Amino acid sequence: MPFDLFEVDKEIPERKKHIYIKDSKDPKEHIPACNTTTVPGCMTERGCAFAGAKGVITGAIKDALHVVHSPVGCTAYAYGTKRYPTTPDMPNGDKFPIDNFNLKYITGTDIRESDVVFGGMDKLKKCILEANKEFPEANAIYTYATCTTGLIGDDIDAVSREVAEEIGKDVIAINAPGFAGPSQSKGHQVANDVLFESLVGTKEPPRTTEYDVNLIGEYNIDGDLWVLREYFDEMGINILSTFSGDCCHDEIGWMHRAKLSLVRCQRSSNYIAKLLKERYDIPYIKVDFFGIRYPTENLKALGEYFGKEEEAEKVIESRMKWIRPELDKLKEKLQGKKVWVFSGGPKNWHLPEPLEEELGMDVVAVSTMFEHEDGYEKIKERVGENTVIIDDPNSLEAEEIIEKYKPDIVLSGVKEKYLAHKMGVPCILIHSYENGPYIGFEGFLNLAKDMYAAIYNPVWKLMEFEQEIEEEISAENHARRRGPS
Ligand code: CFM
Repeated sequence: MPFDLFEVDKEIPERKKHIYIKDSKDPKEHIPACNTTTVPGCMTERGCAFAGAKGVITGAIKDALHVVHSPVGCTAYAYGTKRYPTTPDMPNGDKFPIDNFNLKYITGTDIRESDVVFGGMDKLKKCILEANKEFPEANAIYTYATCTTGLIGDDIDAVSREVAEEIGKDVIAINAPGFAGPSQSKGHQVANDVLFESLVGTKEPPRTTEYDVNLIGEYNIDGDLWVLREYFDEMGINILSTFSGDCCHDEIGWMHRAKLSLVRCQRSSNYIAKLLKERYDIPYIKVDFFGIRYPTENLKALGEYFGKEEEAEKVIESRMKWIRPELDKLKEKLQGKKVWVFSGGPKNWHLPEPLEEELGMDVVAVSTMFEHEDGYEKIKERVGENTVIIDDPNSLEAEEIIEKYKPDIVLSGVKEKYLAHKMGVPCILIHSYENGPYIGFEGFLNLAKDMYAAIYNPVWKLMEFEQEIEEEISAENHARRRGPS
């Protein structure tokens, strides 16, 4: 069977089934084991369910205030961790008074030992009221259970309901304590379900058109949403609600008024798209806007759906006429370079084909933190023979990937970036990006430019120099240890 046990995993043989080497002769069903609890003994790179809910879904909303019911650590780590900027523009034409409010503030209950013993619900109530007083401009408050408060069984739903009545605002309780699932992926699901059940259908949009869509699973990482919005505007398609990049709280409440849902991130937000289909009969299509071919195909499909084929062609042509020559220049520099792609999940199937088709790169390794089977099936379809596909790699495996597969560049998150740098390998961030946006035609060009700048940075030449010094030092140490001969 095409599974591999890494050297560093000799003591944890359970890891073997998570490391699969693409083998075209292999029957279709073989993919790495996934979406299970991390094997004990592994230093996982994953986040927790609470991180999935707050860090991914709700943290992007521009006018909501968050109250984390936790010891101070969970609150502090939920602050400003993700690059999803917002505009102050509200759908009714108003401006939200605080710029990038979602990136600037977090509040929490600072749970202590006595609260664990006697319960922290009173403290939570007090904290929500204080937070609301401090930020009266916030249009809604979201409260979160975390491991500690989930374990002691504090009823955050009851407290949130009570306060909502008192202050006359939506107070939404999100019950995704860290232990709710094996990774952040569970938190995505909980947040989808809660937001759907408590909000969708409760608000009406200021205006509607025949071309209203929900753009689901687009979090505006480093401005991704704004690229897509330009395309849609030019085509005459109106984004009625985004879930949840640069969106306001009320937008979620009127998602039921859209004509179609587009599912961009197909890991974190399938759930709400399916619920909208089930309860409101809003069809959804899955879309991919990374690279060149995928946005081309998907904009055309969208054009066809709304009878706006010509508009779609115009968007594509106007970009490609200046992007293609630039990409071709970069291709000369990037051709043949080996890549390891490591993201949460979907970016691992969005990126390999574009990197190979458009830039002639060679994707040698792909790994995800929390992808499920459907995502691994797509990854398997889109990578070449012998590419290693790893589920939830631990830190030591990450080093072994670099040693064994010798990538020229790593595309990953910040946890792996400095590990790669220490090993002398360039790395750029594909979670939060370097000089994004990375989506769409312009975004793919940005990604190519960033890869070029990282690989050809003269600093790597100094690494060789450093290596020489290290060799000298270790030779000296060795001689010293052996003593005078
Ligand atoms: Fe969706 Fe995302 Fe991703 Fe994700 Fe994430 Fe992300 Fe990601 Mo980092 S929502 S699953 S939980 S596309 S933060 S913007 S990059 S791991 S592949």
